[in-house]
Amino acid sequence: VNFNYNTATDSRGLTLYCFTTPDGKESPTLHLNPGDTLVVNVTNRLPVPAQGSSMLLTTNLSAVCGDAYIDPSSVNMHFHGTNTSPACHSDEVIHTLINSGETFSYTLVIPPDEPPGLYWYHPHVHGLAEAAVLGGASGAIEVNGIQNVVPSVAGLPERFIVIRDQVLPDGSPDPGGTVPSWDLSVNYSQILYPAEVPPTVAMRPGEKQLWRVVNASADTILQLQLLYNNVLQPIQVVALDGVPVSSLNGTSQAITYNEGSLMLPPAGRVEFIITGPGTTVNTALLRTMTVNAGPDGDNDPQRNLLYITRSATAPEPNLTVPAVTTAVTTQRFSGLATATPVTTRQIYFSEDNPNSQFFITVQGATPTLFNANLPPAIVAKQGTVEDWVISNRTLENHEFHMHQIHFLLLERDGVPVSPNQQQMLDTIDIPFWSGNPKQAYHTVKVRMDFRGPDTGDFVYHCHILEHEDLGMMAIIRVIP
Ligand SMILES: [Cu+2]
Repeated sequence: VNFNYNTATDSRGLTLYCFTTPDGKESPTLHLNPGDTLVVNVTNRLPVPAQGSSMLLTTNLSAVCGDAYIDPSSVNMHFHGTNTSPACHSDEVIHTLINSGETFSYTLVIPPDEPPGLYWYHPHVHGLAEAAVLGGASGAIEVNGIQNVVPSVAGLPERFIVIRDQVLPDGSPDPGGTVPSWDLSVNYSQILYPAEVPPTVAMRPGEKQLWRVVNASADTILQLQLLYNNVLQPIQVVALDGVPVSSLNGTSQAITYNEGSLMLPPAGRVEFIITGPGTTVNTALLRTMTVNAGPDGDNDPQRNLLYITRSATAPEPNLTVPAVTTAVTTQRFSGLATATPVTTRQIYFSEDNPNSQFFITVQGATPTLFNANLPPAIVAKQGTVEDWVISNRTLENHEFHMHQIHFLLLERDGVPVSPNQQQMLDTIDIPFWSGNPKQAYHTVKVRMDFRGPDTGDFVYHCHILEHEDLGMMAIIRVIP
């Protein structure tokens, strides 16, 4: 696929960014098979930045990937959630820079055992990521074959739903109450404060569809609910963060479960079976509930995301999940729950809030703002698994994201999670600290799987991209 990276200013003065194809598709969904090689040629069509705005990214010239200098036009691509190589020209984000006028080629090898499900792509230049993603430069990636692990979705019409956030225009009231920190959009259909009119989708009465939802927000935490006649409907979860749920049970078959309300952090994905409104339903909608992100956090109020209307002649989605084809024989991450970790690491989020400094630190080390010259904060060995306990010492939520591998959620606040919550994820919310010294920090315990083929340097960070841009990221090195 050939992508141009473009910018524009909309009628309200907001700066937009987009990956477009030569025939004009905006951030199209990419459909890949396990084992495929994806070649993406990215040409940066942003205007040449002002002279004097560029600086050398790193003093380690052997690490240069693409351009050596970072400037306001710099972009790169992260293939979020894919279990792919962190090498240059693959899913490398620490040093990869594509500047105005330059073309750079990615060759991403999707492993044959990549879990079938929903992934996404977005720019990941440290310091510029939030603006690019708020501007809209993100798209979905499907790794085909979910029906082979979740046979109940075979033959279902499917919809890809990309939820993004964006800046409110100048002159908007300060966030608080019903005023959001960010506006939302669904498949680029804007839900603008204060009217916040969501788009509408029609379904045939009682029809089942597979909805594949990515929270491609830079900063906004979602809490999804489905309501018919103001009554919560079960969301039948089939996959989280690209991995069919509870599928690492030896049978390679997922065990779906129902949620009434589902938190989807920035970068999170949920795939679920929706049963369309029946003939007695007058109002049907997908919404996000208010998320309390803490006293220092953004304001993420309740908003309707999608109205669902019922029509016997509703047009079907363009895509249908294929019939079951091949039995899955090898699964990434199998045996992780019973593997013995070689170490348990303690990691924490902290802030110097008045100075807008954000940190992620291994306990005992000195909090350090991210830069591309940093040595790895963690060195792990290929072939091992490790347990990480991640805590939040701040007055706002953070969203821990691991590049290159997924992790298994084991515990929250020291207590084992329920079997339904014990899933493979690549991004997880850790709630804010109350500020009361008598109350403990919230924690999660996750199991990292370094048994895969990928070695080298990559990152972990908070996926509220404002925090990542302001320093809340660090490097891990996996050595052979
Ligand atoms: Cu954060």
